[in-house]
Amino acid sequence: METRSQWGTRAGFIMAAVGSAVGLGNIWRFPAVAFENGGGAFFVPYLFALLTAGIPILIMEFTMGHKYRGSAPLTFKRMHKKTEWIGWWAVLVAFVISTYYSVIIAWAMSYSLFSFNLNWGSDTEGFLFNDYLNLTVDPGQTGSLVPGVLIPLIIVWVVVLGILVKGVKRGIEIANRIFIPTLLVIFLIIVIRALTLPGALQGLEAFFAPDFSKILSPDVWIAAYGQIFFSLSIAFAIMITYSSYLPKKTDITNNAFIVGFGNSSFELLAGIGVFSILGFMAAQSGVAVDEVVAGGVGLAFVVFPAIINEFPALNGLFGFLFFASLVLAGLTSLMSITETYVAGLVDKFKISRAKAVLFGGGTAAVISLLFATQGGLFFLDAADYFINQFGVAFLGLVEVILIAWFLRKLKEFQTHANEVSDIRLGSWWTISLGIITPVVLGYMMFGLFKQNLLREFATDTGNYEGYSNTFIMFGGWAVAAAALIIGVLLSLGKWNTSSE
Ligand code: MET
Repeated sequence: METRSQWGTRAGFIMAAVGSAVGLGNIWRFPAVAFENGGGAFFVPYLFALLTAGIPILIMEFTMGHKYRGSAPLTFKRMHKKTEWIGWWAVLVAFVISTYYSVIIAWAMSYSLFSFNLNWGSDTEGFLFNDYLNLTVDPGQTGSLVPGVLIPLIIVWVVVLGILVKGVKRGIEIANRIFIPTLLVIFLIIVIRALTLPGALQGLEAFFAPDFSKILSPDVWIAAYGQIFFSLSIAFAIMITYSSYLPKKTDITNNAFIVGFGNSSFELLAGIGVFSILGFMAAQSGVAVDEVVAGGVGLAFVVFPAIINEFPALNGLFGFLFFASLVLAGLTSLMSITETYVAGLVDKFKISRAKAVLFGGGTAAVISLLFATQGGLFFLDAADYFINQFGVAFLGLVEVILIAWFLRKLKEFQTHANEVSDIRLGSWWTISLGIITPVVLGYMMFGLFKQNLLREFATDTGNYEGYSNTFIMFGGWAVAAAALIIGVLLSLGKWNTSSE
């Protein structure tokens, strides 16, 4: 029985895959990561990871989805009856990410409204932590729900689940066809305005100035792989799920190149826009650019509002456009990540899409409330770090080693992709996945485990962000481990009949 949903058009699939890839990771994560890890010199490990892991894995996941036509668990089960657990593990990693990713979109939604009156005032940091997030508890405590986060969070889930209920073609595809071109236009307006601000050039110099002293440090390479995986939505079920809706006659390799380079171009554009604006800020306040840079949350929700205050004209409008672009980019990514477990539930339990959306999406929405509490930011920070390092990056390594070394599937996948694609895969692809990625990523993963475990058992203050051992244990390790353990348990359950 094969009544699987399908994309309506090739452009629809590409738009949806780009929509998944281009997200919060591109707009606020990439510029800060690149800057912290050597600026211009970061492009060496970044391009290396893109060309030897990012795009090759994207092609591999497109091939798997297209060949086995199933959600991640079904795809892995069809590939080999003993590997279904990896599919569920990936789905659960996606599930965890979706619970806090939705909350960041909710913040951006609030901030797009705050923009109009520049509600954040001059102390943007105080506004974020005290007034908006009401962060008055210690890490590990929840406090009460914060209404200012809760309300937009409900809207985020209603929009995303509403789109998913409508299905692949009539929901996800149409939404992406509207959101992605809109996002591109808004973003181009922002970047052009940014480039014409006084001080923009100094910002770009700071962004591109290579600091080659950092290039040999494993941390920088970890950051590059992590950024590529997260940004391309690979190694956590998304691209397998989306490509399982491709029609039989399609193109795999060309599509992967379009999505891969499209995503990186957007990332670069975001870097250029963000750093031009930071250069403007530095010039305004007479300091060096690196003094105004802050990572992640700080960049988008503290530094940007401060800069918007200084805009020569139309402050409110540019603030709105910036935060609206975060919302749009975030929503199309959240759709894709939620679809991973909706598809998994539909396949395994043979329930209707509506029920899967209600049950899967509903559970994620309820769990996301944890991050909408007063202590939510700490939970979010710990979950994000651990699930990315020991969920996404680790899972990517396990997936590649299993497929390339144990199941020896690369040749078969290469033939499959070549049969339908314009571009033929040659030794670049097999060497990247068979040798380079397992060796380089394996080496770096070993170092990462060592570093985190050592500091875990050394002193309290040596932990990630200086969090206590207990908090790191429950808020970090336990979350990453739960994705794997629950994934294995789900794979042990019986499939509802007729799914195979
Ligand atoms: N690719 C997305 C981003 O860059 C993340 C995965 S989907 C939630 O933000």
